[in-house]
Amino acid sequence: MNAHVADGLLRAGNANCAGCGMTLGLRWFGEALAGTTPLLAIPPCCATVTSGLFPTTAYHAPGIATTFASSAAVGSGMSRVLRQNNEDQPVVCWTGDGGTYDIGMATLSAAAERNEDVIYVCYDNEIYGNTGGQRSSATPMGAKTTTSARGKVERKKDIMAIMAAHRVPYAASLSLAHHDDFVRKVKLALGLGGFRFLLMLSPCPAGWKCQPDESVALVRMAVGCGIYPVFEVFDGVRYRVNVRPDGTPLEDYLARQKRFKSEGLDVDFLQADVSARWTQLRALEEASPAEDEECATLDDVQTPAVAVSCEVRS
Ligand SMILES: Cc1ncc(C[n+]2csc(CCOP(=O)(O)OP(=O)(O)O)c2C)c(N)n1
Ligand code: SF4
Ligand SMILES: [Mg+2]
Repeated sequence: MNAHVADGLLRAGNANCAGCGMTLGLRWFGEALAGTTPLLAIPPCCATVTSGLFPTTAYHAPGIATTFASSAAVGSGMSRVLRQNNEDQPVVCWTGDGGTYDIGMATLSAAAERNEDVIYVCYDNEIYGNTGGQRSSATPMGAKTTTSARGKVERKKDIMAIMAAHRVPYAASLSLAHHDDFVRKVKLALGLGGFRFLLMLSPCPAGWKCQPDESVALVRMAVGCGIYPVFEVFDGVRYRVNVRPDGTPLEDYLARQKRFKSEGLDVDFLQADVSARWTQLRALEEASPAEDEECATLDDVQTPAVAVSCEVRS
C-alpha cells in the first residue's frame, strides 16, 4: 500500500470502542500528516486491534506490528533504511502507555538517546486497555483498575520529564480538546528531524468507566484542572506552556469517571501533586532560553529552585 493519508490515517470499519480517544487522535494525526506517506510501527495494544483482521486493515498507511518492547527499535530500523535510500517518508511509532512508560521504555530511551529520525506517539489511556484494564505506571494515583481494585497507590510516572531529560529535539503533549494546537504540533514535529515525542491523553470509556460521548469534554477538564498539562519542550530545555489551567475543579474531572470512585482516592494529595507540578512547569518555562537563543547544553540553564512536596505515602 502506498497511499497518502489525505483521507485520514484511520478508515471506517475499525475495531475501536465508541468514544475511544485514540480514534479521534488518529483522525487528527492523519489530518496533520496529509500529503505524506507515513510508515507505522505499532506494538501490541488497542491500536493493533484497531486495524482489524489480516489481510484487511483500517489504517490508511503501511505498518509493522512489532513486539511489545521493540516499537522504537523497529521504527529506528525502518527510518535508517529509508534514509539510506534517500526516502523521507515519516516513520511513526504509534504506541500505548504500556508500550511506552513500561515495557517499551528501554528501546524508547535508546532511540531517543541516539536521536533516531522517528515521530513517537504515545496515546495514553492510563491502563493496559487491550488486555482488560490492568494498571500501568501511567495510571493516576487513586484510579481503580483490574489490578488496583482499591485505587492505585503510586503516582503517575512523568514521561514528559523523562523524555525532556533525553534532550530530544521536540517533546509535546497533545490535547484532544484543542484541535488547532494538536495539528500545529504534529506539523511542527513533522518538519523537524530527529526524535520527536508526542504524548496524547486518550480517554478510554471502557477502562475509565465514563460515557463515550464525554471523551473530549473529559480531556478539556483534565487540561482545565491542570492534571494534564499541555506544553512543549524544545531540545529538552526550552519549555512553552500552550494551554493554562482555567480553574476547573479537579474534583469535577474525577467525579465524571467511575474509576475514581475508590477508597484509595485522596483528592487533597492529588491536588497538591498537580499544584507542585505546575509550580515546577512555570519555573521551567521562566528559566527557558529565549527562542533565538542557542540552547547548547543543559548546564546553560539554571535548575530552578522549586518548592515541591516530597510527601511519601505509606
Ligand atoms: C512482552 C509482552 N507482555 C505482555 C503482552 C500482552 N499484552 C498485549 S497488549 C497489552 C496491553 C497494552 O497496553 P497499552 O500499551 O497501554 O495499550 P492499550 O491496550 O491500552 O491500547 C499486553 C499486556 C505482550 N503482547 N507482550
Ligand atoms: S479499550 Fe479503551 S483504548 Fe481500547 S479501543 Fe476501547 S476505548 Fe479505546
Ligand atoms: Mg494503555
